[in-house]
Amino acid sequence: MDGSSDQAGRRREMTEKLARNEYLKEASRYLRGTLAEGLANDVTGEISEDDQQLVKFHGMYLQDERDLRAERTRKKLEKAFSFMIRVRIPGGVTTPQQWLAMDEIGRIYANGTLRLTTRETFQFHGVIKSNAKAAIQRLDSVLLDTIAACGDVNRNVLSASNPHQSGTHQAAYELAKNISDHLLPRTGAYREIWLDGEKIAGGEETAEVIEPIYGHTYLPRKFKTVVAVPPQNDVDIYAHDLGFIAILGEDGQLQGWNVTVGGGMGMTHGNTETFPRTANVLGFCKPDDALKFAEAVLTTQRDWGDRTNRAHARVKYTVETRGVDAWREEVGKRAGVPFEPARPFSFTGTGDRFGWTEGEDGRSHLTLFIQNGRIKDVPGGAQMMTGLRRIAEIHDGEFRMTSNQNVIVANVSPEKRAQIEQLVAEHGLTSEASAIRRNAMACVALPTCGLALAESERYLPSLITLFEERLNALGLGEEEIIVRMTGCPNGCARPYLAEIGFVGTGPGRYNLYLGAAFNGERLSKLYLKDVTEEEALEALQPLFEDFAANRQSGEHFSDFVIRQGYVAATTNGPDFHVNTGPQRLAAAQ
Ligand code: SRM
Ligand code: SF4
Repeated sequence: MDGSSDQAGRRREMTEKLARNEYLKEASRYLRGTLAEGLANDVTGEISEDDQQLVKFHGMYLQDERDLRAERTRKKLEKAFSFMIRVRIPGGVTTPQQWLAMDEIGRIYANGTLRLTTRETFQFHGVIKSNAKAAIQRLDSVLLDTIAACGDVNRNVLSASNPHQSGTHQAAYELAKNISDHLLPRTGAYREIWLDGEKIAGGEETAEVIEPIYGHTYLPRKFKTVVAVPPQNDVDIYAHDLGFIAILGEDGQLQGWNVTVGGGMGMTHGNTETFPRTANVLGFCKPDDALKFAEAVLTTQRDWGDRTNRAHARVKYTVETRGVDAWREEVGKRAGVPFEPARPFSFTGTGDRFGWTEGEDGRSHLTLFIQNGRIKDVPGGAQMMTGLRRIAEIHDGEFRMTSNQNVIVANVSPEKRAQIEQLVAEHGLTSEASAIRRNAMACVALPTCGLALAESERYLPSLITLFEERLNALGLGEEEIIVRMTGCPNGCARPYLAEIGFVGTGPGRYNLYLGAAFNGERLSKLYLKDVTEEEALEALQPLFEDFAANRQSGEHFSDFVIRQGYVAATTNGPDFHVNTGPQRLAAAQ
């Protein structure tokens, strides 16, 4: 793969006005900055602003407890700083021993909870600076790391999480793991800073030696990869920069992968230049070529991506500006193999299957419902942390995190099944929830997320209760309707791919989106702006009533609201912002 002319182009580009982070990355000595010094400084819980950007590449964000801000300002105290630490777990698969380490870190170094994310991994919140190194070292002791869990690099790679069809799912997992390993930054900075590894003298090596794939300025922006196994689209493939869709032959054997590019969720309120976008299928590749294609997509974005404007720097915007055909050709050229035409596939849904499923080898799998991914012991309620720890102590299979913030106790041997069932019951763990609740997701938002405009994780459960009451009254209690909420428009719970999406605009207020496809293929449309809880419930009630009375057999809520003309069917790209609002009302006026 010869990227030398592009590399030269990039160097030329560096003389133009680039985004601030580009200079920062360039001067960081391969992600070192002054992180080591900042960590050693015990006068403050903070680190410098530049290091706050660099530490993301090491899988961490500096945050502060927002619930305490006002009080601490009043008392003239520094903000209550701590780190959020995100683990890199390709395919979301961990051993019981790794689970126990995670549980220990959560209890000893973090805020006593574990947070399963929408990208099949764990986050710890509330890790103060003096505990950060110990937490990373404990992860290292069970062969886990946080490298590239955040930052302008290829992040944790997801794979279809249900181990039910074990052959293809195993291939998907292996591809996810191989891509994650292959596209990992190679700098020694992580080992040096967090694990007291040997300092590399540096100086004489060139970027081509130290970071052969990324170069010294890494990518223009974050880059996300997933691997899906139809008919389940549990990884929400259309929301990601790069995706692989398993294509099976008539004999059920894996023939290869369709490759997708250009999905993403993030946007900014009021800025129509930013928009969520669903990925395009570029073509088909053989199993042995998948890694080449992954690298080719990444380096295309490395060289073509917009380094002058971070709000325009994701793959989705590069696909919009260059076009799908140019991407197909360039990626094929870089991979050294042209794409074959995409092969047919279809997805049925994005959700998880809850409860027990039987494997092909006598082992079974238990998917547990974890509301919004938060694992904790609730005083007087469910003891989820303890229950899962006790399961990990006896389990001889593995744990699999799902992209829907749930966990599968996977590959349970027949001898352990009864014991695990008992631990689940004893600790208030469950696979049961109403149809709407088990299909709901919320991002973290307050109190830790610095970008949150409104509540999400702490609020969605009570809103779902109100939905349950209304749907039950209409006989729709068993209806699978996907509801997702985020505290801001960045889209961390992929709300624009929900049948009903709430996106925070300010305290207690949300934009309401409707109409995204149940199987994740189509985005939603803005229906109402800035609504309160009461306004949202009032607006949705007639739609639910109409749905109960007039839906066609098997029709999903989102397809119904489009068919009935409540919202326009979406189109991709910048057109996301066109024809928004209650279409039926507009047509009647
Ligand atoms: Fe996210 C930023 C949480 C999945 C789009 N996301 C953040 C930060 C780090 C806030 C910040 O920058 O200061 C949030 C930390 C909150 C906290 O206190 O923990 C945060 N994102 C999350 C998680 C934990 C949400 C969850 O409840 O599970 C998810 C962690 C995933 C992981 O394990 O890696 C998470 N974020 C996503 C997704 C969903 C996905 O990837 O499938 C998206 C939409 C897809 C996409 O990337 O387009 C997403 N997060 C963003 C964005 C907008 C990016 C953009 O292109 O505009 C930001 C803000 C940014 O990058 O500037 C962001
Ligand atoms: Fe924070 Fe916004 Fe992401 Fe929610 S969607 S976690 S509020 S950045």
